[in-house]
Amino acid sequence: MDSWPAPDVPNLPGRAPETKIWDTATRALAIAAPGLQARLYACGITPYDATHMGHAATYVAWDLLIRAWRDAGHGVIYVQNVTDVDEPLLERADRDGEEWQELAEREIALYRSDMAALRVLPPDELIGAVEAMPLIERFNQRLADRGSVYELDADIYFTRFADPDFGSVSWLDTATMAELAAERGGDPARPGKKDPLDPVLWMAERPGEPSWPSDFGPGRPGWHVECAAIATRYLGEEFDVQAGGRDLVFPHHEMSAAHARVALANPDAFARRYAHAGMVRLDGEKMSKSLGNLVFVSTLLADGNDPMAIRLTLLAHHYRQDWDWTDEGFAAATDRLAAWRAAAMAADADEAAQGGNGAAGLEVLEALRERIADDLDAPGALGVVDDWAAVALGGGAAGSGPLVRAAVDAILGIEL
Ligand code: 5CA
Ligand code: ZN
Repeated sequence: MDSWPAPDVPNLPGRAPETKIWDTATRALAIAAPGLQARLYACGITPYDATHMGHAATYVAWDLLIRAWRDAGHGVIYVQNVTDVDEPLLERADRDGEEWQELAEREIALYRSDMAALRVLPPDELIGAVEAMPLIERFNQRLADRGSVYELDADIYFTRFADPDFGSVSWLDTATMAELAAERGGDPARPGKKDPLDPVLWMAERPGEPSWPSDFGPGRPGWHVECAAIATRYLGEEFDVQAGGRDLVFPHHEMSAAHARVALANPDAFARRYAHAGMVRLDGEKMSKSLGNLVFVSTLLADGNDPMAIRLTLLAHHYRQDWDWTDEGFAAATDRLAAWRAAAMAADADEAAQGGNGAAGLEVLEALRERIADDLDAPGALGVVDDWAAVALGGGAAGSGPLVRAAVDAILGIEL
């Protein structure tokens, strides 16, 4: 499906160092992409409600990674899915007496405009589950050919024991896995399963629900196989980073990786690294569509707020932290943006005329690159710009304005 328009990314002098990110699977910092071409798969939205600050924070985090990769000289291939058919979407459409396709289409359009407003770089491929049905079907057939599926009342399950490396993303014990699976779309208590953790691969058609033909009979795909099939089709069997919020570590990323290793008969298939963002909360509770405690990007934009102030609010927190969205945080970011803009105007002045310090721009550039290469340390990067702004507002960084504007734009996605 269509992505959204790309913001300009200014060219910068020199080159960024290699970015390290925290890898959930190995619990260590690691070079995010060792090769020339960097490949990223970020799990996309389930479009049954508008983009909230939790979504925005995770997509801005991966946006920093892509910008850092480009700044380090990598080519980037970025793929994202849209879960445009799934339980919560069908339930919401049913509740509101709306066609599920209409609901999905409207929310996807809103998501695109929110991402564009926040200057998030678009994926090269934005792939909906519905349009990916033929490739999901082929992927499922490969799993069936490997003898790793079984039927239960016409539903098809994946046997997790087919993958000797199952568990190598989350490293959780079985009891915790079962608990999380039950919370996050799984059915560990369903009688008749070979193992409680086995995820559904293909759900037989339910009355009143959409279905697609397949060799298993009419139905629709399970959630995890959607991402396994799309990621490996558009990025190749092995790619650099699988990214998502921390609520996706188990079962989603664990299961997608297991599906891919078994379907492709390749123990190295799927992501080399797993990046997970912390949860954005409201009043101490995870912001979630199911709880309804949401702050929407589109609402703040409709109220006339500056999208760059929203982006700066998100960047004030390290992506791996859990944090609360607050009015105070948003007001502080709005002030910070105004201060940076005033500083850039002051620093646009000609260095020779002011007796200033144009080299301050290069120092800011190098310090920003260094902070972001260190596990996307956005709060540290904002501190670098704050320090420069204080000097610039005092007239001490004349001539550095153009380079700092370009660096803040290209690296942080903030247009001053
Ligand atoms: N469609 C699936 C992924 S294949 C899905 O999880 N969709 S979602 O709409 O629920 O979430 C989209 C992305 O936002 C996921 O990476 C999810 O982990 C992240 N996310 C959801 N809620 C929050 C939150 N409160 N804070 C941070 N990230 C969140
Ligand atoms: Zn996913």
